[in-house]
Amino acid sequence: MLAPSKENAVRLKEVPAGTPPTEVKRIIDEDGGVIVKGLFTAQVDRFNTDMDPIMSGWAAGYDGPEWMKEFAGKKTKRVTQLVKRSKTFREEMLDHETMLSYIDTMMLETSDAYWMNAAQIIEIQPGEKQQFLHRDLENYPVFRNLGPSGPEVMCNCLVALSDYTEEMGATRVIPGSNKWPDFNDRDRIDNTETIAAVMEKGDAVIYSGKMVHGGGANVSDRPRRALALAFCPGWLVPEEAYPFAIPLEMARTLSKRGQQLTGFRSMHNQKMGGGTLWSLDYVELANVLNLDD
Ligand SMILES: O=C(O)CCC(=O)C(=O)O
Ligand SMILES: [Fe+2]
Repeated sequence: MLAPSKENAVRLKEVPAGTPPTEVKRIIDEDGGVIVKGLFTAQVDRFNTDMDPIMSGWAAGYDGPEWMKEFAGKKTKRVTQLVKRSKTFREEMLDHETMLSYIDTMMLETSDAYWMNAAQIIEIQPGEKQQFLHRDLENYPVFRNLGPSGPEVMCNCLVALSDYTEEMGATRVIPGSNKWPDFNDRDRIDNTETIAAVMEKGDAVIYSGKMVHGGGANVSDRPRRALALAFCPGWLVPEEAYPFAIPLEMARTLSKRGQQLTGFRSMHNQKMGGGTLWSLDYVELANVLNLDD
């Protein structure tokens, strides 16, 4: 494994929650990501309280092919289905207005509506090694060939749910790698260029799927807990199959935006001249499900 570069003084830019979306997008276009201070400060403690009993009983590691075991981390706990598992998440985080105003700037470029691609707690246990450096757009490998000029097919809002120091495994990022000319550039990715996205609990790093990053090594004696909220345009398949996880009666209680993000409303692509996706009998899914009655 490559050693992290402790001496690197460069940091991601930080802005306060409430900074206009255009300014947040400007920094993401430039650097690949930005730290939004205090974005979820009001929710993190209650969210952690909802999730603590589940987290403490959860096994680290992933049950699947070896490369996925490596990617997911053998000493990392990953827990999903958060809409179902946390009232705080369901009612206050899924459709967090300020967060979504920043995500809109990326996801609405090529779609009228978008998915929450995944919502996952990532808890890196002490002794975990650094994650393989990657771009999240690699979930959809064909876009790697389009490089920096391709559409934004995945972006992420990664929230610190615990202290988030370099020693605890703060996410490592390479600012500017969103603009490197060739995304098939495995040989160029050099760990010494990474910096740690050090945050306080409640801060979030919002980043483009084009920026190289990975979970840090945890050389401390405390777990590092993050919430990764990923998004993808309505015309791509998300990672989590929400409609199979969220009972319809629970979906009825979500906000319209929450329903849209989890696939209980159709996905439109009118603004670019595309059609309506994720419907039945050509009817908007929300009408089929009688969500607006
Ligand atoms: O845990 C982290 O800091 C980042 C995780 C990540 O990038 C991923 O799983 O795609
Ligand atoms: Fe990632």
